[in-house]
Amino acid sequence: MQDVISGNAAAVDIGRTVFLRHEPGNRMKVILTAVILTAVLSSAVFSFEPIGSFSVVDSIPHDTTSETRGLDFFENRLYESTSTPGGPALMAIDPVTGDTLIIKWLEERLRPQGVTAVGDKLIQMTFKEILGFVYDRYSFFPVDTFFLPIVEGVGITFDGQRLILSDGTSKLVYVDTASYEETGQIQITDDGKAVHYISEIEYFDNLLLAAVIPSMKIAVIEPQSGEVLQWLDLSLICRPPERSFIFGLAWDESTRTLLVTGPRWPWIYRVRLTE
Ligand SMILES: [Ca+2]
Repeated sequence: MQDVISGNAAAVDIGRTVFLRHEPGNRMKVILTAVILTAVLSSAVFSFEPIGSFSVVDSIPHDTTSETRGLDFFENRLYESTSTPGGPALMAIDPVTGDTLIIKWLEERLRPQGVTAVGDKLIQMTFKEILGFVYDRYSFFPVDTFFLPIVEGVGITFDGQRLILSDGTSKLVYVDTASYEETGQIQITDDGKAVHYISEIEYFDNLLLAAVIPSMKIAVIEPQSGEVLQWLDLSLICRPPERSFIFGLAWDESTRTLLVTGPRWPWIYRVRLTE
């Protein structure tokens, strides 16, 4: 098992994967005053403990040149799928300092989108090319490639059994983790109306979270029915750059907080959801 290379070298290039080593540095940590907002609760019958409010409890520095298109958290690592001035990439990030630990560069023509961990693997998707890249999660060594069973690759998450894909419409597609073939679909609806432009998605606790562009809203979805249970509006607590939206949602089970960011955002916000 490989992990971050330590030693004095600033960067070690292994093929097209770069392992970076960082000095601890002065982390510009900002603890935001908790801003509690009461979310609007739908009238649906909840099958979970309702999220009544949320607050930003911490923020992690984020590279403002990174055009974030997907975020995941697993075993104390953040994984970001993005385009940077250096090219399209997959990155492993320290969730305390925000330092980039590993970068896997992709071909220049590709547009990276969502990323999710599945055990010891990472799966990264691309937009128009609808490719799914499978990597060893520790070394970023590529182990498989497949075509996504959707017309455009936008978001991806894992519910413990199946991959869930978004394609920018109101539809989510379930995909088998072995064959990568479609096993089902759900339509996301709010009070009977289709919710369009779903982008980044995240699964936890038998709930789906979905960012909807162009907005700063996150839909909380019951995964069996596809019905939106409530909306979280982050526009009053997150300050994204102009014309930038949420494109990174990652659930940290160890702290039971949600990590939220987007293209060129200076921070990854750590958000606590409360009853
Ligand atoms: Ca995610």
